[in-house]
Amino acid sequence: MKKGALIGCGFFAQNHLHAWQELSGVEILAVCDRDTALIRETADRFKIERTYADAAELLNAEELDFVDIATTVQTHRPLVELAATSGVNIICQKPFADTMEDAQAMTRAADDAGVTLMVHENFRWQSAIRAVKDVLDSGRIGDPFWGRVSFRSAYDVYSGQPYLATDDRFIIQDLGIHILDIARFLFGDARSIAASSKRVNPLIKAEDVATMMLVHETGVTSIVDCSYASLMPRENFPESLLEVDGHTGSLRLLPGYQLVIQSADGTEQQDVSPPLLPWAERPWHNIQESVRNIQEHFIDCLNASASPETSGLDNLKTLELVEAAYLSAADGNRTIQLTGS
Ligand code: NAD
Ligand code: 89Y
Repeated sequence: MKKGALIGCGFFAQNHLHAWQELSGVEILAVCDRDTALIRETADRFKIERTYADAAELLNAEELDFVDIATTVQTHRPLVELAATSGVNIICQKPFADTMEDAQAMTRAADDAGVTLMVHENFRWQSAIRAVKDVLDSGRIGDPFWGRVSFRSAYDVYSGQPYLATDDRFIIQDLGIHILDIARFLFGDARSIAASSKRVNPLIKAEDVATMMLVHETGVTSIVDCSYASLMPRENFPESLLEVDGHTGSLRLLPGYQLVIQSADGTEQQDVSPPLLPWAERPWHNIQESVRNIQEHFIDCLNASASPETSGLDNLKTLELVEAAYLSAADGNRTIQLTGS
């Protein structure tokens, strides 16, 4: 039985707790949040006995295999460093860091302490995305040469996550980070990126639209586009739509989780809808299922002493894309060569 504690009991952490309760071989012993009313409410809802307002106190008092950090980005570095020096394994929510320097410091801290560090980069764990990856790996459409990963919506994300409207950075760092990670997952690491971004909604501070072009080491060129300013006849939140063209066929992941595969054998359509977990709510069920899947993956990795897919080290490459996208957009859409840090 792996014993864990959750730090940060806000909007999204409720999904983490539901998922932990559903998984076998893991138990959440304690929860921690600076907000004492919220911590009480969360502990009662999930019947967790021990609560802490301070993460250092939690780590001193509890015998843990891991901590699950579900705070916003500003507190990730101090909390990850604290957990690493306490010798516990770590999951940290995305965005992992505000700067590459912070991200590198966290991966170093985990490495020095010999603990596993996974970034909660869950979108690649959505069942529809995994289904597409399986088709690509099967060779049914041949080697991909072009792709598009697209997330366009007008869903009100600001009421649940008010900081999205006031932070200095928005869609690339908050949502684009997932979409860029999906592009890496499907097409491999990127060699270069060029980006343009825009703020359409006058009521928010930062960009709510971004369009990026990546050239991947595999030779695939991909378009990664995101918008929270696109009012359309069908609201697709939170679906990532995909287009992939390969040497002998193509695939499209269409709204409503419909996967259409065109190969030399003809056209096939599959429904790759995510299951509606007992605690999940539409339209978030797609994201909620991926939370369950990535947390299960983390426990599997601890049990097998294996490195998670989205380890801290792996996530540096996704973060480098985020940083390069901001740089490109601020500098006339200049193409940025990536170092693969
Ligand atoms: P939130 O503000 O609702 O919750 C954060 C909580 O952390 C707050 O309750 C706050 O009091 C607590 N906190 C902050 N610093 C703390 C500290 N040092 N010790 C203890 N508690 C502390 O934020 P949220 O909307 O739940 O987002 C949290 C993270 O989850 C963000 O990084 C966000 O980007 C991410 N998120 C991820 C997904 C996903 O699909 N992966 C979806 C939504 C949000
Ligand atoms: O914070 C974001 C995320 O990670 O997934 C969707 C979201 O909640 C709003 O963009």
